[in-house]
Amino acid sequence: MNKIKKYSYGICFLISIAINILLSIHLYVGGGEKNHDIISYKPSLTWSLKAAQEAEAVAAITCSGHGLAFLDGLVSDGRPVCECYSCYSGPDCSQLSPGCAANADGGDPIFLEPFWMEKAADSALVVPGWHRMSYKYADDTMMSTELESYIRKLHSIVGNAITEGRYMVFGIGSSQLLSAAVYALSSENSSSPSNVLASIPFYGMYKSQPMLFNSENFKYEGDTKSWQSNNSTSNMDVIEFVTSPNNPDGELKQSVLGGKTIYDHAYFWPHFTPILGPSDQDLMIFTLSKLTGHAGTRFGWAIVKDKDVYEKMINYINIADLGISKDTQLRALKLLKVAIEEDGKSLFQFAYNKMRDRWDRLTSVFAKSTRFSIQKIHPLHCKFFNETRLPSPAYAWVKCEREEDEDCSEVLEAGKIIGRSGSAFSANNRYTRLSLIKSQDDFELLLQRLTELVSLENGIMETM
Ligand SMILES: Cc1ncc(COP(=O)(O)O)c(C=O)c1O
Ligand SMILES: *[C@@H]1O[C@H](CO)[C@@H](O)[C@H](O)[C@H]1NC(C)=O
Ligand SMILES: *[C@@H]1O[C@H](CO)[C@@H](O)[C@H](O)[C@H]1NC(C)=O
Ligand SMILES: *[C@@H]1O[C@H](CO)[C@@H](O)[C@H](O)[C@H]1NC(C)=O
Ligand SMILES: CC(=O)N[C@H]1CO[C@H](CO)[C@@H](O)[C@@H]1O
Repeated sequence: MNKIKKYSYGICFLISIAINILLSIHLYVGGGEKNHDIISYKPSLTWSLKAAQEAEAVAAITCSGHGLAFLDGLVSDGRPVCECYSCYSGPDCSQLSPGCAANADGGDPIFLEPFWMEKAADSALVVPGWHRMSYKYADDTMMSTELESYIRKLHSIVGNAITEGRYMVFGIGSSQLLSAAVYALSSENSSSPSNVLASIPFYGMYKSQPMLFNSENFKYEGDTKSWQSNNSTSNMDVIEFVTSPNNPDGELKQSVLGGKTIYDHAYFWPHFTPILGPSDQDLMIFTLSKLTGHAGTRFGWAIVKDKDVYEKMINYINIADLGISKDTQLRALKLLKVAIEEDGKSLFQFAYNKMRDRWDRLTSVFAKSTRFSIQKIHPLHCKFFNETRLPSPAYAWVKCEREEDEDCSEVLEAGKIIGRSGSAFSANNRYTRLSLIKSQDDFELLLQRLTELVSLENGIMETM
């Protein structure tokens, strides 16, 4: 018996050597083509041709550089129509409406659109009609293992988060994960609900979600500072949102209360801030929206230390939505493959340069003003670029300095600039947020309107 075993081991060993030799010969003699590239053994295309032609035909529709046509957009005379950026109109988006207000509200990350046009071939997808019709993957989960491993790879390249030994949860954007996290961290005792807090100025969703859900287990309790001063002695159950970098002001925030925390790292990418080192928090949330700019794809992920918290979050996602879209995960995977090309240098260099350029130009406009100011930014050492760099936040947090300019949004609106009022961030209306991540057209118009507003201010001062 033993002898037979030994012989069969020996035979297996020999066969395996023979296979290895054959494969190596194939590899070296097979020569020219790289063997890892399955695509290089091209079968002739059949059913995907029509879709590819359709996709390229709609992409070829010209909208004067001031808009785009989409396959799922409105159709006129059998042809998809141009969807124009704000202030442009006409069938080919060539007409700029004079006196149009610059819209700097919202957080649409269209600044990355040109990057994806450059990467058209690498980022396009073909989705067959029978692609993943099941609720689940083959391993019985709702999450793509391949996508998860790409996310871990991305974090290790960028150096912005520790993922080793951590759990991961996918969500419909990071928005869904924000509420999943609150649910998972909250008290299970409704007679002492958890207190949900954030530091002013903060992203409005931290307040609007708990208020909408109106749970017995958690309550929105407002600002950390006033909470601290009113509850200094009691050691209460708190869930603190820490946004780093912060929306709206770009600050790299840290926990104030030292209780349970949800670190919202939506903007923790080299586009917006020097990467000082990897975040090592218990619960960190990221989103594709501000990383690759695909807000419409609705994909976010949480990195979670604690198993119990992780399981509760998964439970939330599964009961609320039976998991997240498989189409979304396919798209996210394709995009992340491009994001990690050249060790991330391609995407992050593009994104940083674009934001840097916008900040340089914005700063020089505000430097001429005494009526308006923006947040101060200071250089820090970025471990990703291995260089000391200025942050280039996604938003300008504008303050109206004149005593009488109590409603800053109103003042800006009179100058044909639309921003988001301080009150949307539980802050004073003397502040307004201006988005710097929209399309180039939006940014150019914003800069033009700001320049006009500031020169008016100087003009008046000169005549006085
Ligand atoms: C700080 C912050 N967190 C989360 C989100 C939500 O993004 P999404 O649901 O697209 O991931 C945003 C969107 O602007 C944000 O600014
Ligand atoms: C729930 O909270 C109340 C009030 O803080 C406390 O008296 C009670 O013992 C708690 N119940 C449990 C099961 O922890
Ligand atoms: C909390 O304290 C602040 C002062 O620090 C006070 O203005 C506010 O009214 C207090 N809020 C409550 C609900 O007691
Ligand atoms: C970072 O930059 C410094 C100075 O330019 C250089 O000496 C160092 O080798 C660089 N480190 C890495 C990891 O590239
Ligand atoms: C127990 C207690 O004093 N809780 C208070 C903490 O502070 C907030 C306001 O900041 C109050 O609403 C709570 O009642």
